[in-house]
Amino acid sequence: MEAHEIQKAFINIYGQPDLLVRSPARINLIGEHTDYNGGYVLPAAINKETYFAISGNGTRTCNVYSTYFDETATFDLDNIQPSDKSWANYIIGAVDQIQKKGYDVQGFNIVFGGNIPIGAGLSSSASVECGLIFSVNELFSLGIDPLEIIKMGQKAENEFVGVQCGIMDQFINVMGKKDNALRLDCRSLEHYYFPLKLDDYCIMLCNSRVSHSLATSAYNTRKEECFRGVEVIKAHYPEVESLRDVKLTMLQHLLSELGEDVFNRCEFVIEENLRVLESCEQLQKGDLAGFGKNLYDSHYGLALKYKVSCPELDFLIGFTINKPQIVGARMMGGGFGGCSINIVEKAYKDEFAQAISDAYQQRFEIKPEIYEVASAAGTSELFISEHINN
Ligand code: GAF
Repeated sequence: MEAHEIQKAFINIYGQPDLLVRSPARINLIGEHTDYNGGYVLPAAINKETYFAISGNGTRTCNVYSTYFDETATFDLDNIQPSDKSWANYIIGAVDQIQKKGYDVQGFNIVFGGNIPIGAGLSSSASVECGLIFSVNELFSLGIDPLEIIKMGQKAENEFVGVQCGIMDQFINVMGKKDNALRLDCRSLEHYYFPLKLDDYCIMLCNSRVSHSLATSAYNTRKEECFRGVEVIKAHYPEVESLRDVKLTMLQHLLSELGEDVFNRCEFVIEENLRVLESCEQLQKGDLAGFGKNLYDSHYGLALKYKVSCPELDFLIGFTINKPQIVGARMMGGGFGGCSINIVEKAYKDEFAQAISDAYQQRFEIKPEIYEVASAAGTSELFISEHINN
């Protein structure tokens, strides 16, 4: 659904909204599972979005309708409880954070939905959390600054949804810039933008349309494994705060103490951080071949050392190998399903979409979805058209 359709759905239930907001999905070019390890990431907001139409209702009740799920949820601002509708918890959890920070939220009616594929690893969750906080902030002039929106969105996911995610998704949702990627240091939150110029190439996502059930529990386990690794390393190198401070040479002689699994997780994160830094230089120099190699290395690390890939994603990446029109590909996001990211020659994109779709369908009997995406601005207010009515 597009913005005007969300506005229309709102009008049908409540009349004209006071505010219309767009909140983007994200890609991550490289730097996976590095954010909660105090490392570097390289995401961009993209032109797939959730839209919110919202008005105050003068009560202490919030009425939420999601076109993504075609369901309504209602909750009381004075008695915040998790909902049995899991989608509603992204909204309720975000409101809970705003209230916990002492901001005076009033009752509202809201309709939200959009065109982000759900469960595809494009962070529809951060788009809902941060988009909701942005909307409520604007509607009631609460004065919450962008960094606070980011942190509240992350906390909503940690505390209400139960995923111990890092800060990447919420950060890029709020701070994204059209035509730019953003390099973020997830420890200091220092960041800089650079133009995402791929010349004759474009970014294509292949949505595997699988979302394996262990995604949340395995995500939290990976995080615990990395933190356990840091504790062991710290005993030898007290200056180490996170894996970002560890050199591969420091890790090497700790294999028996760490155990193979934790060693592999740590090694992947250390190597991935180095790949982000190198990739930024390569992209700035226009070295797409070098960048592409880093994408493949990232995928192999995620599959073999971090163990967050799955047969469907490995197939999608395997399909791209030795094709001169594709410079690089890898799984993207938390893993166990969702999308792969592919850097594909523009002239080959239609042929690529057809060929990979046919091959995947033949192998798994699932029709994948293929999207070309472009970078977009972070969450922002949209113009409300007075001409839309029911
Ligand atoms: C998910 C999380 F939400 C992010 O914080 C990040 O850890 C990512 O997985 C993996 O890089 O999107």
